[in-house]
Amino acid sequence: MTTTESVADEFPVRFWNVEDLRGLDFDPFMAQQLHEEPVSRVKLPNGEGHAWFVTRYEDVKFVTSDPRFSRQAVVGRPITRLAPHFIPLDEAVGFADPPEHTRLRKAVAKAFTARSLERLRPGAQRAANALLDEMEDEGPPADLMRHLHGPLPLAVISDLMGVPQEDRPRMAEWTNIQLSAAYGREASEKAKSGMASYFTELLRSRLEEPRDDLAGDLAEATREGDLSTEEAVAIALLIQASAAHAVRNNSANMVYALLTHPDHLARLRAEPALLPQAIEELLRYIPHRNAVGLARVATEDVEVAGVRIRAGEVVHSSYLTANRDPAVFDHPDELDFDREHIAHLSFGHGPHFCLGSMLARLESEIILSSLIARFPKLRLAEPLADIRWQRSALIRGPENLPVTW
Ligand code: FLV
Repeated sequence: MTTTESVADEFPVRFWNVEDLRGLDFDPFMAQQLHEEPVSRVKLPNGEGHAWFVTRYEDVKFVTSDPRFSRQAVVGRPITRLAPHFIPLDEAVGFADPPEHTRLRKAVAKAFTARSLERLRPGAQRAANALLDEMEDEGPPADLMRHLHGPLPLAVISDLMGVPQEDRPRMAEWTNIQLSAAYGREASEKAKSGMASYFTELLRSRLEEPRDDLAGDLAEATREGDLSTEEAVAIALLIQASAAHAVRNNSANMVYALLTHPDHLARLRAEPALLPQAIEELLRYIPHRNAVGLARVATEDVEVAGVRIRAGEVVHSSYLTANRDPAVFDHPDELDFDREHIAHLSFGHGPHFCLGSMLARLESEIILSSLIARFPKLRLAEPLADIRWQRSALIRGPENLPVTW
């Protein structure tokens, strides 16, 4: 048990200067904290003050599901963080606690059940086929980011949302600025408000002319009085940006992992039925992001792994370190397709568990199975040193993924 006087001595504030990492390298600071100081205090490059940083699997599950840790209490506080701005709008579901959180999610939950999403599969597969036809026509070498990982997730979420073709390049640009720490606060806030105006207009048009898409569902929820316009817009924005961006990067990281683990790739070619299991292990293994995202604030004193966290203090936790916790995963730093019970936390935990997890899995399955089936000799077209990795990114991924076949 700690007392206020001893906290500063026992938990010196570590400055976490988030470095750009290459490939799928695991952040050395995160690894060190997990193994040597599983609950610590950190200061990140933006915001003010410091925060607790919780790394172990069980502790991360506790912090992310116990109602004494609030997201709502983050709003309006200049919490220490990686990005210069906050990603979601203040009204967004990401900042809500139950019961408001439950109300906000309900409006869109139906579109993201496994059953609803299965209806998207044929269209998504056709889109992937068309993109790969084009890539094959152009011939090798080809950049998979340009041909597949960029356009496919953007097309899938835009179809679901109801964003028309001609607006998608704009969406991609706003999203990239919004989900990066590289452009500064002003540009990021501008991208956010541009996207918010866009969705305000889109939802208004759905009220006049209802359509069977997510924008239509959200507009209907505002008409019924279940959501305010600001809430509906904030949900649309978060879904559109996160879906396109997260899957673009994560699916590219999956392909990169396979191309740099040729035995694993060969095994998947020989045993296609292994794919869903392989995807779960890739989700566990891939460090999806730099540093940590949205924090929580303790609403009363709570003990985490024997450490007293006081009411009002800020807590960051990491799904990445949880996924490497040796108490839960044997040889956690190895990619192992035979691993059993891969209860990874890559989609989070608790009320904010990723709404799009089934959609992300579906898209990853289509991307990997299509590449495997169509390109039996797929390999990197350039030396590893020539692959560029995004800098100052929140979500990690390559800028280019040059392949040949
Ligand atoms: O990386 C972050 C992020 C990504 C995302 O796809 C959605 C988000 O709401 C966030 C976020 O809030 C904070 C991040 O650092």
